[in-house]
Amino acid sequence: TMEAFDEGVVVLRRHAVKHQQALMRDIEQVARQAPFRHMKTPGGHQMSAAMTCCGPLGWVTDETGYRYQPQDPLSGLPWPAMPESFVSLACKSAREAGFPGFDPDACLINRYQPGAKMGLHQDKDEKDFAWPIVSVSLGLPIVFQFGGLKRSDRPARILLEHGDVVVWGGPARLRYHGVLTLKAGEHPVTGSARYNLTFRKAG
Ligand code: MD5
Ligand code: FE
Repeated sequence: TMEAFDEGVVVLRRHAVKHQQALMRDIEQVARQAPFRHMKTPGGHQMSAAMTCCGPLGWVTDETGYRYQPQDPLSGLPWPAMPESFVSLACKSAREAGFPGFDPDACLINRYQPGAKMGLHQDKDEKDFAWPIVSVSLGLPIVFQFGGLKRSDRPARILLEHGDVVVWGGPARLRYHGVLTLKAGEHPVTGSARYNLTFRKAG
C-alpha cells in the first residue's frame, strides 16, 4: 500500500516485513565490522541512539562537527559495503515513490534502545537535496515527529512501525524531524530495540 502522507512523503507501510530476516542478518554483519557506537555531537553531548554506517560514505559527528567520510573513525578502515538486501529495498522503494535511478552511497543505521530519542533536526549534510532519503523502520514502534521547514513549526506525530518504509523527497526533504523516546517493549524480530536504516545520496 502506498500512502501520500504529505507533499513529498511516500509511506510504504510494512513494505520491509518480507525482508526482515535478511535485513537483520545484514545489520548484524555490518555491526561486526563497524560496531554501533554513541557518537558525540559538536556540542559535547553523546547521542542516545547508537549508530553505524555502511556504503562508500558514512555519517559521523564529533567535537569538530558533522560530515560524511569514507572511513570508520573507530578503525580507520572503509565502512562495510552496503549489503545487497539494503540496496535492492532502497532502490525499489525510491522507484515506487517516483525516484528512478536512486543510487545511495551512504546508509546510516540507528539503533534505539528504551530511553533513546532523536531531537528535531534537518538532514542537510548531503550534497544534492533533489535525491530523497529512504528510511526503513524495524522492530519496536516509535512516535515520529514530522515538522516543517522552520524548527518552530509544530510537528505532526506519526507512528512508525516494524517494516515501514518512508521516502522523504521533494518539499519534505528538508523538513525538521525527530523521534520521541523509545518505550520499553519486546519485538519478535529485534528484541528490545528499534532499528532505522536511512539511505542517502551524500556525495
Ligand atoms: C529515524 N532517522 O527514524 C529517522 C528516520 C536520521 C533520522 O532522522 O537522521 O537518522 S529519517 C527521517 C527523515 C529524513 C529526511 C526528511 C525527513 C525525515 N522529513 O522530511 O521529515 O531514525
Ligand atoms: Fe534525520
